[in-house]
Amino acid sequence: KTISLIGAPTDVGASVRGAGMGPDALRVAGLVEALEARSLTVIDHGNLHGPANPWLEPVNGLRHLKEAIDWNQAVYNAVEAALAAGQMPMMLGGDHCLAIGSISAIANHCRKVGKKLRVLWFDAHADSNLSTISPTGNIHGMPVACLMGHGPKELISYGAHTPAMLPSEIRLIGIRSVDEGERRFIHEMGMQVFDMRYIDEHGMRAVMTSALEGIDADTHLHVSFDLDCLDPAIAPGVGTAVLGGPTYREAQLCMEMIADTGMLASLDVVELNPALDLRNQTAVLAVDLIESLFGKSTLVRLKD
Ligand code: DIR
Ligand code: MN
Ligand code: MN
Ligand code: MN
Repeated sequence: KTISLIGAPTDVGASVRGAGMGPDALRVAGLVEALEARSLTVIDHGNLHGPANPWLEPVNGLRHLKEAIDWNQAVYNAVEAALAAGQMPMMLGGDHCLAIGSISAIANHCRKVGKKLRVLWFDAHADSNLSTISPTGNIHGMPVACLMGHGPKELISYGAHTPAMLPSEIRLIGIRSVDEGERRFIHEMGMQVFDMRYIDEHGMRAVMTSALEGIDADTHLHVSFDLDCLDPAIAPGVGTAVLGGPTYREAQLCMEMIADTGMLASLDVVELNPALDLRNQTAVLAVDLIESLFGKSTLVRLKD
């Protein structure tokens, strides 16, 4: 398997500065070497280029719309090219608004080759805001809504189909911060959300069994990993930390259960903010979890 690393160094979708340094912090933490140690071939395309962050206030409920459109177009093109070359795209953010471009390209590819799509969205937040209901105007709080066809025209129409994705194709995991308008949107859309209370009550193993249910050889499995999903005690290097996330062991179990399916086909690693990190520990943790996602395990396990 050949992995195509695509760095997208921007924080235009956020209002906390620093996520633009994420791709290089992951490289410094040994991402390429860790993947190669898993016997994967890695092509690091370096970092994409896009507009600088102008640091302006939201206009009509959207901060930096033009810049977000351009960055997502660059991500869309790079992810589409990787898929066309038969490679596995791994998009290194950057803030989570970039998943609009990444997942639009993946969904477009799935429609073209006739594959089913399953997206696992790991996040503290629901990322289901609209310009009309967002308390911040930050576009990194809106990618799920955009992918379902609710958002500014240019942000929802990268691929041949709008909406890019159906509510039935996504599972949100680790959620514990939902704005009032988002709550309504989630229920209207009927998305499956495994929030922290659900994880507390049922356990991570049951959650992942449900989230992975129905995945077969015809499924493209995409993981969109917002590092703020993790508990801030273990992952302080994020711009919008929320108490009460999955522990290290719970996160490892998620990754291992995904690896066991053998179906992971693309990945976003987003919202790493090196400016807020402690000695790059969140990047090192991300690399550790990615190793598990690609099949590293303590022992060879017999299937139970
Ligand atoms: C909040 C925070 N719901 C917003 N969202 C974040 O600004 O829309 N998403 N931080 O990652
Ligand atoms: Mn997010
Ligand atoms: Mn988040
Ligand atoms: Mn990860």
